[in-house]
Amino acid sequence: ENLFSVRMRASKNGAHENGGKHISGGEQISTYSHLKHTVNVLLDKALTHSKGNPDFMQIQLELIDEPITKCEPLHIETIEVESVEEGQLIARNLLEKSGVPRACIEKAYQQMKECSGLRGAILFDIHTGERIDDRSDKGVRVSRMDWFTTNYEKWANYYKMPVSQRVKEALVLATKVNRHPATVAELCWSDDPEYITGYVASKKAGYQRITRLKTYGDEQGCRIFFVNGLSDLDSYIHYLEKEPLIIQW
Ligand code: PML
Repeated sequence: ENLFSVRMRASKNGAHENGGKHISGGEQISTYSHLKHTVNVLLDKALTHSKGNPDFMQIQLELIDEPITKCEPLHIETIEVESVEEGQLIARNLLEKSGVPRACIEKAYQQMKECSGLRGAILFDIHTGERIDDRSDKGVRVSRMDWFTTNYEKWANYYKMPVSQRVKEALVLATKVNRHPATVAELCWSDDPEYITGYVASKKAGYQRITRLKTYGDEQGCRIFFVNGLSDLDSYIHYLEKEPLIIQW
């Protein structure tokens, strides 16, 4: 059966490329017969975002004509913390245990302050501690991945996780990113001011949710991929943006 990649992006004060503020983005893979439902889910996501009402939105669909990889999700755990400081300390330790040198972690945190309002992810080389993607304020947007609802819900019940579109999307993304041999680890928290749980993910650590990585009201999100031994930046970005992946548990 034909599968389609369906993507949504929404912003305020015009399109992103005209300086608009990022409100929401989303991505699903859908069969033809399910397209109406899929578009509705993405539309709903954009219209109910706590960063405000968008005045620009695009929903785009594309037939996937490459073979689709299937794989299991990363192992998931949740670490409850009392404060942002404790959460951030744990995040740094997990990154270090995953193989990111301390100096690189510190450099990434410094650079992060200059990267507010980014839609996608930034790529960091663990040896130089320098940002290596060439996407300036746009970042790299991981795409063409999904996890079908019934299979996801079975997994969520088994692990006693809340059934949440947000957790599902983040785990799918982290699984895709960290599956690549050049990825050492990922650090992420939401730009949604009402959502403060973030995570560190890596092959070694799995998907480690940390319940506080920022304070309520903070609109600054973060998504960093730490990479090692990347011989070809373009093919890495091609993997993230174009190669289709479906999670199956
Ligand atoms: C996002 O919504 O932008 C990222 C969410 C990351 C954390 C999801 C989770 O609770 O595991």
